[in-house]
Amino acid sequence: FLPHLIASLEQVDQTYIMVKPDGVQRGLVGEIITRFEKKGFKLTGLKLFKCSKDLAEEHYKDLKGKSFFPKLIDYITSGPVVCMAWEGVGVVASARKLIGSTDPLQAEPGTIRGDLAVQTGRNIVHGSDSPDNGKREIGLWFNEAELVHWTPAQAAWLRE
Ligand code: IDP
Ligand code: MG
Repeated sequence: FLPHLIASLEQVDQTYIMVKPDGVQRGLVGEIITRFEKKGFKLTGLKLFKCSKDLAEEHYKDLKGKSFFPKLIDYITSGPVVCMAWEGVGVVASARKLIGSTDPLQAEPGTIRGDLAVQTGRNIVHGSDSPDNGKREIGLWFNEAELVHWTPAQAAWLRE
């Protein structure tokens, strides 16, 4: 009873993960999804999408003053992206670790960017940086009807 109660108090977070246009063009969609799938997080939303300039600017609004902002918006809107919502205890921080540093040359081998990319401006994948931003970004990129609430068959084998 007590362990169950403690487990139920653990915060289940959501993160927004996106394969950027270079990841799609380079045929890395499956490879990137596989990293999160194998780790044991739960996929709750998934779509191929071509985003508008307005959406890209809203998503990256905190970077609006940066010199690279116009190029970043051109990059993100340059082709299809794959939008994903993932859920789990600690998923936001864990996904950031799986993704690796913003600059792929600084990213550790074994991370997505460390293994598969070479430049900050072509770093193939996005991951939310906080639970609040995870919720905000999922709300930005998905309609509620596109999100699926389900219990994976493996759930009992991933968490005691
Ligand atoms: P993050 O994606 O690792 O969270 P942020 O600092 O939030 O990194 O920047 C968002 C995105 O903006 C980066 O993933 C990258 O695509 C782009 N970006 C960040 N810094 C630079 C830069 O110095 N030059 C070009 N693009 C950049
Ligand atoms: Mg960021």
